[in-house]
Amino acid sequence: MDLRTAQPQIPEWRSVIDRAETGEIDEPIYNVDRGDTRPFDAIFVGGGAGGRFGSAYLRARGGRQLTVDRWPFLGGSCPHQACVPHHLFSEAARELDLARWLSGTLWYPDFDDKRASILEIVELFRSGRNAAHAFMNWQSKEQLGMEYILNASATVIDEHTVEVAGERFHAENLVLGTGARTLVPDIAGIGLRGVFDFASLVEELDYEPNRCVIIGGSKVAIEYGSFFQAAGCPTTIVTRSPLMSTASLHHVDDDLRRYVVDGMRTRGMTILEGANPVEVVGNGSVTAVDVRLADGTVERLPTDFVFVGTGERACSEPFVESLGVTTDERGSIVVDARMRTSVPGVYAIGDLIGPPMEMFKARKCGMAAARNIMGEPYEFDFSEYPDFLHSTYEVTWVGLTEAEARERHDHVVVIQMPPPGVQPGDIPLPCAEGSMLYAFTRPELTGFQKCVIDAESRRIVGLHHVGFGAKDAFQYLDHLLRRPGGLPIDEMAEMNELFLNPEHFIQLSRLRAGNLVLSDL
Ligand code: COM
Repeated sequence: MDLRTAQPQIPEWRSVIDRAETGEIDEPIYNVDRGDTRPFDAIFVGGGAGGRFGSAYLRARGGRQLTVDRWPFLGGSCPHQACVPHHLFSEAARELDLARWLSGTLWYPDFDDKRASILEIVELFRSGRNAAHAFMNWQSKEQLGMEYILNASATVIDEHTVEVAGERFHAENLVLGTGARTLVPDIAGIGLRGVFDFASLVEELDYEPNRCVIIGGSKVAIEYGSFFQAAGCPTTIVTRSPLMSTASLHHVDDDLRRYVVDGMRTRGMTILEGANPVEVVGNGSVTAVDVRLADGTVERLPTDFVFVGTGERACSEPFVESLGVTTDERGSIVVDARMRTSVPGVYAIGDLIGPPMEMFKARKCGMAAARNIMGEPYEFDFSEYPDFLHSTYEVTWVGLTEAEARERHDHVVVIQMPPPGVQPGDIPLPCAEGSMLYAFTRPELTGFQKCVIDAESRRIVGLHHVGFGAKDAFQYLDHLLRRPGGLPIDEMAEMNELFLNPEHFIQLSRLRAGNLVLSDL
């Protein structure tokens, strides 16, 4: 199917994607300008966030790219199986949580567990996701001028050659961006029906789970587990390391962690730390998980729904075989700060180069590769970044924890809500955007926040927030913190807040900024 000269509008793209997914369209979808005789500067293998943003950037710089994806759409796993459904489920978890706490008060009806269906939300996502895919195909073609081939696998022949449906395409450079997949633990019974990961959940769930066991303690485990629990499916997390303490999450403040994990338990989740799954039990379908607990005893946890949240591994094998690119001990492709692999002319981006497997990194890796390919020496250092996860809250952090700051600086002060020693139930703080209903009904549920300051330089070195509405601000706060001069408390006090805005720390900073010698608040 050649759509180069057609100008499909978004509804038509949606129909093409729908038909490709049912198999009605089983051929490649071409959007390649055959009349353009310029060579390709790069072929992007994989059109996910990294490939799409890299392609757009390279194109914007006047280069010529070709992007190939096996799916009939661009955008990759984010809008199809990963970030977008996760955000939908997390928003549902937050709504469900509020409806439970306020059940039978104000305008809230008595909460009915049976009305909250995991399957229904999964189906809502499944039936709606192609709208976003259609937009990305349209935008990439009509607005960004990209060339691409969809619904077809790319086979890398050598560092300049890619084969798609029997046709060979050549380029100066290759950019590999085929992502990662769940690292499925090697446990007996893991293949039984009723065992899911984030991808198979949205593709295959066809029944309403009654009880859930999550294997692993990753971000995904916390996020999906909080949703399952909020939807009325009693959930147990089985994790070796304490939640939010694994090496894959850096800068997690102890107080923030405690508020999040205690909050999950308060909402009824069972969290078994120091525990290892021994076997997924069942006959065709899962019926239980046997778990070795921290004390060495084995307990059988009955369940009809197992969710694997043990983290992900890069899909690097084809490129090791075809190109011999160097990988690390976890199978991630090794790149330098310019995204160059061990093979000249071959770049790798996104989840394929390992953690953090986050959107900002994928897109900026793509951009970094494109800039270098177009002749601009450009380095991307993602060793520091703002981070977040969802429980029923939005949990956001950037910079140093209080403990890390105390190791590095002699005089650290902390601005914290609720302040140390104050019972969360005694004050409706932090009453930020999105927690006002809690502030007036259940003050202990309004969240937690901490601002860590090096008192000598007066610079803010860490910000930590559990609540709502802070995530957007943290994107900018991260940038301000990493500027050469950093973000002094005095500059924070100069900002113009649009509300109380405790989630942005402005007014709390102003309460202290007048002090020549800073102290805790
Ligand atoms: C995000 C997909 S949903 S992309 O980064 O816009 O390609």
